[in-house]
Amino acid sequence: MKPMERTFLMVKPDGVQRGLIGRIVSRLEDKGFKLVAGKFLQISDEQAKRHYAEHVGKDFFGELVGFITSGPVFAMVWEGDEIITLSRQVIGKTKVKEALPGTIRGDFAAHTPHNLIHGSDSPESAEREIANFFSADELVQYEKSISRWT
Ligand code: RTP
Ligand code: MG
Repeated sequence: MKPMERTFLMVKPDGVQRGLIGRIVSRLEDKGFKLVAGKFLQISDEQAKRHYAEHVGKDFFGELVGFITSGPVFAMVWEGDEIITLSRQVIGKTKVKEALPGTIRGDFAAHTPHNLIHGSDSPESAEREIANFFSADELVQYEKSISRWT
């Protein structure tokens, strides 16, 4: 049997400051994804640069690192069939003008770089991002019984 796909999702500092952790997590639970790990933390400059490694050299890189380290974040690992694609659908498009109502960004975000939540974009990114925030023993293994029917 194919192992369940995992992704790294993170409520960014704007989501934390606006008190949206609970509502964002609810949307992920509503969809039926399985929570594997969660951590509330202030991330370091080094950790932020590793997290955004694919954006090194872009003109907004400094701004990105500054934003993600500007306050605490809520980092999570979630599991589910095709979760990388499906969670990005739940999150919505990067640019707020393109993020449709019904998505997290479409319903709650009004400024493009401040789009509330990060989601891995590929299995390779997910693996790297998870390892940047969690050790293997922090990923909880358990049976989510309702997953038989979702
Ligand atoms: P994320 O990585 O945060 O889940 O977002 P994403 O895949 O939808 O977008 P990505 O291209 O990976 O960009 C990462 C984050 O950088 C900020 N951004 N700023 N100033 C700009 O033109 C610009 N473009 C992207 C956003 O915060 C985006 O989420
Ligand atoms: Mg991205």
